[in-house]
Amino acid sequence: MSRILITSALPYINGIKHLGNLVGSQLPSDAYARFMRARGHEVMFICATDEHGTPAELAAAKAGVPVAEFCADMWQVQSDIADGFRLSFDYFGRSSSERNRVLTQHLAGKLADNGLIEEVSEKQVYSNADGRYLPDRYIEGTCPNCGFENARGDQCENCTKQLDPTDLIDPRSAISGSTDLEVRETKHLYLRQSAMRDKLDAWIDKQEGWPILTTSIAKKWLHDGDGLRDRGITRDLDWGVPVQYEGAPWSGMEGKVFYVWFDAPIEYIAATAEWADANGLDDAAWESWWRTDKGADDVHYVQFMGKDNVPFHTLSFPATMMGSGEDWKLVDFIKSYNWLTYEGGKFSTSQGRGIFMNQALEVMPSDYWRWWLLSNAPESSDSDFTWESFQGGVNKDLADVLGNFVSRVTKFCRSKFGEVVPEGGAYGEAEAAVTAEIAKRLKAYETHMEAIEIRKATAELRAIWVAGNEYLQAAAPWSVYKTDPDAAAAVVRFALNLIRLYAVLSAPFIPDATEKMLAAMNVTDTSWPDDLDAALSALAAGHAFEVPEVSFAKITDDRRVELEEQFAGQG
Ligand code: B3M
Ligand code: ZN
Repeated sequence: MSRILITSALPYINGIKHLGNLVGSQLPSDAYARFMRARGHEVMFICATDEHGTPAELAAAKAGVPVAEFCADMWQVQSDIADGFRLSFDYFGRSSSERNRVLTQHLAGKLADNGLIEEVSEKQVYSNADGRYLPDRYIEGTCPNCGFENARGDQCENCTKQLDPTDLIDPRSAISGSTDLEVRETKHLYLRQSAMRDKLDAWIDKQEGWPILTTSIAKKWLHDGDGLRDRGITRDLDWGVPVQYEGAPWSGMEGKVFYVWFDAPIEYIAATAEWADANGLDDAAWESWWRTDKGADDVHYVQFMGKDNVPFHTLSFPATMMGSGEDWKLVDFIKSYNWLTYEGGKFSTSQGRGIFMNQALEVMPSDYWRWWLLSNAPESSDSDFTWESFQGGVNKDLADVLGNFVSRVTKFCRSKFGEVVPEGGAYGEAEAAVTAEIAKRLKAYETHMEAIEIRKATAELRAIWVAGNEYLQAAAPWSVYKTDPDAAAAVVRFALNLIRLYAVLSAPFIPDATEKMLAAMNVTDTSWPDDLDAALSALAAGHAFEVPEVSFAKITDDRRVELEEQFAGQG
């Protein structure tokens, strides 16, 4: 048994996320966590809300509530939605927690002790009308390069030129539109990442088997242009982890907070401490997952995220951990995802285009979303969600293949032998053949899941469902019964055991349906089928069960058209 630490990228607190965010980290990490638990490993599965930064402040201002209250409310909303999708986090924390404040300040202090923090005086734009400094992306103006009038202070979306706010012509606040801006001197802390470049480079080179997508992004940031640059890790904001604290190795940093990307990854650790606190455990309980000098040396740590988050997870977060000089557990494998598009275009919160996590659960059960998203996960390239493809996945894979198998077998058995596993003869060649086919597919399914190739794993699982259907069709117990009830009973007993097997194997993907299948089959032993023959005889003759209600209601064409219109957005 291994100890597997899994973290999913932390969703920003503001707004409800769309399906692209869900399939880009939280959902695949949940399938992986469930699979690893089913294989008997000890799993610590962590996520949290990412609550700091300007977006949270602006969203709270727009909602007309204090930012702390806004975040508390939105954490609950996101936590409830995560429950709705059966995301089985061991803890869903908050980056605004006391644990994260203390740990962030502690790590910043250690970086300073090791000479990796530099105080830099820099120019920032202050908006008198808004009474605050404006981060680069909250300053708009005319692009000096192409004349685009809504260029942002960090980049012009029109010609993609990287900009500084002071480059903009007629700059204005993106919050209030005010042009009453002034450039002020302000002091910030910089993390001297350039001093960590060689160490980071060597660490990345040591990583075996990382997906090309992950390694190539990391190497690009390490070596492109002037390579890994020192980065400001503080901001002139009110909401965040205070930079000035009792015992801080710097002064004059009142009114500043750490940059959201400095404290957010640290919340992976802090949320594990929050888990220990919530379970009345001492610090050793969480440190055994995160401190290699306190028991974490045997932990296998996997991170899940969208590809845009890779640089922070392969460079600045490891730089913080390594630079602290303390024995923190570093990630062993980073699984990054491409994008999910919607009907050939982009999801758009502002235009209401696409499906957001709360809406999805209102129109379809979570298993439908879980199955389609995981079997179409944007692993090697972007994936496109269309209602037609969704309808196909649900109606074919879930209803016609899995659901139909369960229904045909249990109803036929009830009609001839009652709701009890029949005795019948011994399994024969046909059962041996399908068992061999399933054994092959099961090995492939396990191999793909261990390599976190989720999409490929679902293809093997589906093939296991199909193998059972083809076996049943060929064995045709409804015909055999007329001349040899005993032989028919053997087929039914084998097929009922296939239902139990399917429930165990499918649980990481469609937990609600498999829970219903296990309950209907009256199963108590859900152990992983390391011995497939034994698994296919687990339900012995005489074992009582109930015919489950229809597992997967099909999506009609009319309903699909309704949904296409409902989520088309104004775009
Ligand atoms: N909040 C997600 C994003 O970029 C960002 C991830 C933080 S993980 C520490 O949308
Ligand atoms: Zn431009």
